[in-house]
Amino acid sequence: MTEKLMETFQNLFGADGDIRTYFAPGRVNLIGEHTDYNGGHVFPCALTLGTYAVARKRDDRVLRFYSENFASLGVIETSLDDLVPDEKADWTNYPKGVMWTFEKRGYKLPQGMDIAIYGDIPNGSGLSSSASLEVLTGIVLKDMFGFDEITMPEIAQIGQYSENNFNGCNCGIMDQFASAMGKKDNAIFLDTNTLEYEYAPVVLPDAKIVITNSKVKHSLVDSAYNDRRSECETALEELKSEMPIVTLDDLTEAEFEAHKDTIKDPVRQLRAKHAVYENQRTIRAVAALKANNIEEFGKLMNESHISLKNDYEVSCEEIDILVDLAWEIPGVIGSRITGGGFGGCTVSIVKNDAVDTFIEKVGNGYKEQTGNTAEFYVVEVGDGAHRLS
Ligand code: GAF
Repeated sequence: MTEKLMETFQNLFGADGDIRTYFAPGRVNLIGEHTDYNGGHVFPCALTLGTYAVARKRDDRVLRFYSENFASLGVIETSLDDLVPDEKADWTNYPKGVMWTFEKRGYKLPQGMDIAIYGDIPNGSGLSSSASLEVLTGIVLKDMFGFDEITMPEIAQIGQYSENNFNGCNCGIMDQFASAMGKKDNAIFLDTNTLEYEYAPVVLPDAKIVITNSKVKHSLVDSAYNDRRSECETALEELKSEMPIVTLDDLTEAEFEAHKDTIKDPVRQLRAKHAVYENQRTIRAVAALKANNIEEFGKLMNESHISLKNDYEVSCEEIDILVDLAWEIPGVIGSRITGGGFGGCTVSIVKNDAVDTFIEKVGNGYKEQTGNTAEFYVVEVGDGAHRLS
């Protein structure tokens, strides 16, 4: 992978100087969906799929970007003095946003760079290709310019800030954190309120994590996502008038039930309900996994899906078909939508001896019911972002 990208880099930008290579992974979230901007817990893991960079500093302030995934756009040239979003060169807005955030935080970038990118995360699949590109840019800048004081959690925060303020999506910290802090064979149990985290092994002796890509992405994803977030923020303000909470996920289910009528709008009440219950489910799911109770973990994954479908309304017909098909197969421990929603992927835990049947039955059923061809990835859990050479 990096050999081919290195060759492309050298053809485009020349072979001399200190050329370095880097990788940042995508992620799959096992449970804890739409909790990360509500101060709750999440449980994602880094994939071995991700985004690669080959980069070299320049002597001037010019930036030259090239992506193998957007090869038809060719080399896009700009400058550190012109870090503004550009619709025509959409993908470069992610690295540019991270550079802009570095400067805003006082990490002044002394020189421009040439950078070639390639990502193997399927496009629009909801497996965090944007977050991986942000984190990738963060580690390139940290390493190239010697910002040793910047920690990996701060790289994640920089990526999130940049996505919120440069790219216009009000995402939480989960995706960037998973890409920056992932650990081979482990998921990250992260409290998004305090950024305290612990790793929990997720490589199971008798089951696999299987991602199913619906290959559909419905439009208006970003605006629907931002709507959900602002509904939760309004619900929080309403609840705050009655109780001293800082985030929605400070609440237990019982506390929520006792005070829910403070939230005037019934739809908004359901959104807040999801945030509170999903957070508690995530805490319980991780405890179940640690106690080797994988059946309970799977049951909570299924409940998570039902809540995302009915209360949070971020699923869609295609994803529900995939989940319904999965639930029918013996050996499927749990299955749910993963990520922001409105298309993208499901994540399932499947007993080793049921994986082939799962792929066949879910694949065929999905084709019959939607006409679409699903893709399956039996997950390897990888490390967070790092320099390769
Ligand atoms: C997207 C966002 F980027 C995350 O921050 C998170 O909110 C997720 O949707 C839903 O859990 O991936």
